[in-house]
Amino acid sequence: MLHKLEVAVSILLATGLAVNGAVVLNCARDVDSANDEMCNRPVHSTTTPPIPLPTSTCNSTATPTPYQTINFSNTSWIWTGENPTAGGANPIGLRSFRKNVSTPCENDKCARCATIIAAVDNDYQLYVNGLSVGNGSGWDLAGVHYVPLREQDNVFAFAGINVPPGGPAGFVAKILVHYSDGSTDSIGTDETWRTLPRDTSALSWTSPNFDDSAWGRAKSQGPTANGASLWGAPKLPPALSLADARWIWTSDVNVGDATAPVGTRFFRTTHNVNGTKRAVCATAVIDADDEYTLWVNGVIVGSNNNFQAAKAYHIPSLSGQTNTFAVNASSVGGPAGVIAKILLVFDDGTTEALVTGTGWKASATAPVGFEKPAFDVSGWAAATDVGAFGRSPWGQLAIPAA
Ligand SMILES: *[C@@H]1O[C@H](CO)[C@@H](O)[C@H](O)[C@H]1NC(C)=O
Ligand SMILES: *[C@@H]1O[C@H](CO)[C@@H](O)[C@H](O)[C@H]1NC(C)=O
Ligand SMILES: *[C@@H]1O[C@H](CO)[C@@H](O)[C@H](O)[C@H]1NC(C)=O
Ligand SMILES: *[C@@H]1O[C@H](CO)[C@@H](O)[C@H](O)[C@H]1NC(C)=O
Ligand SMILES: *[C@@H]1O[C@H](CO)[C@@H](O)[C@H](O)[C@H]1NC(C)=O
Ligand SMILES: *[C@@H]1O[C@H](CO)[C@@H](O)[C@H](O)[C@H]1NC(C)=O
Ligand SMILES: *[C@@H]1O[C@H](CO)[C@@H](O)[C@H](O)[C@H]1NC(C)=O
Ligand SMILES: [Ca+2]
Repeated sequence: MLHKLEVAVSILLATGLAVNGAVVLNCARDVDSANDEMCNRPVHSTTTPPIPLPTSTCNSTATPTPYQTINFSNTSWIWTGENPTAGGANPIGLRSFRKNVSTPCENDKCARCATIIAAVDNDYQLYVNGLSVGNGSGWDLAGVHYVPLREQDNVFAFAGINVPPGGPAGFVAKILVHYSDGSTDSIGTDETWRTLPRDTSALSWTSPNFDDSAWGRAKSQGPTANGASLWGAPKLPPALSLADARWIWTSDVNVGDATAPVGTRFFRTTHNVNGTKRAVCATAVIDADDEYTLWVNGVIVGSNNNFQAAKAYHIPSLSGQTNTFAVNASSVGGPAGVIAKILLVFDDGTTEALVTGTGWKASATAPVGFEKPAFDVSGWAAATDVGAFGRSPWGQLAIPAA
């Protein structure tokens, strides 16, 4: 576990001198942005160096589960209270909102990842433990973000930006914390969130070590539920869009009308981490005509046999460096295809989408155990591209909401 104090001490050792317990920085020579505030240099929040996640000490036992949808129940639109009238006009500019969520880490239960939905009048930037993990705009349609967590004590920071001509300003979010044992907690925006009635972009306020104890509390602009606020409840986006995924099958498919011989086919892809980051968790959306089973690293994620409705899954535990996804799918006649998107979340706050396409391997036959990471697919062909998401006969599938 990385303790707050250890981080502070290592920054001081690297860049400053301690004299009688006081820290003296050589600001003329120091170019480390971590000391900008102490050196009275203007800083922007996005220059704060992220605090890396500690190596996991938790014994993860959770297996993949169907996607747990979230919604804006039990949340309020919040802002700074500069205008005491809920939903009233507010100054143009950036305002900061912080929430320190105390998540337990004991036995097999430690925080791993979170799903966050958010909406704003007008723009937001989302930071988790100092990492920039997503941005969004607008109050009609929420954004959804999949983010890595520290095992304990996670700090969520949102910049809300009221853009010209100003007018009303509000921000709403729901955070679903996924623990390593498969349990969840949800946290919504309310008057416990910290804020200041002014622009804080000159402070390193997105850092988890920033002390917000002198900040005030957010003011409710009205509950999100039915018509009780100016904005109401934002619409929920799909868990993941399939727009950039391709329908695939084996080479015996007729691409023109997507028909293929009756039978079971096998598909695989392996993702290797590029660099020093580690994969933490993933969200998957998949559909097949007519039937499929999806595995991650040899463990079943889920199965379905309704091609008109894609399904979403939460994969709470990935291996850090290499992850293998395998699918068997069978056609009982007529068109045949598999389409999927898997969004991997890394410990540095970045994400990467794996989508079905010719980068996947395909085979008409496979031995028992083809889904295991150790199985060698070097003899398999590239999957055949059957066309873009949206093509006939499938069109726009029903995709579960975030
Ligand atoms: C919204 O989520 C809550 C749990 O947070 C759940 O009880 C409720 O049924 C959900 N509402 C809808 C409309 O799905
Ligand atoms: C609503 O949220 C508050 C604090 O965020 C929490 O204490 C309470 O249990 C929640 N109520 C429901 C019904 O989820
Ligand atoms: C995980 O399991 C090991 C061995 O059983 C144990 O020593 C360790 O304390 C466990 N980790 C946590 C966070 O409980
Ligand atoms: C969000 O916006 C900020 C400010 O423009 C930018 O620095 C940051 O990289 C963006 N983050 C993401 C995850 O797109
Ligand atoms: C967050 O809360 C935990 C436990 O309540 C506390 O130990 C920690 O110092 C807090 N962190 C911040 C940045 O306020
Ligand atoms: C790996 O990352 C580097 C730096 O971000 C990038 O230039 C390179 O294209 C990446 N390689 C692959 C295979 O994604
Ligand atoms: C995929 O394999 C599983 C496990 O062997 C099996 O139960 C299932 O019927 C197969 N699904 C298809 C679509 O062939
Ligand atoms: Ca506005």
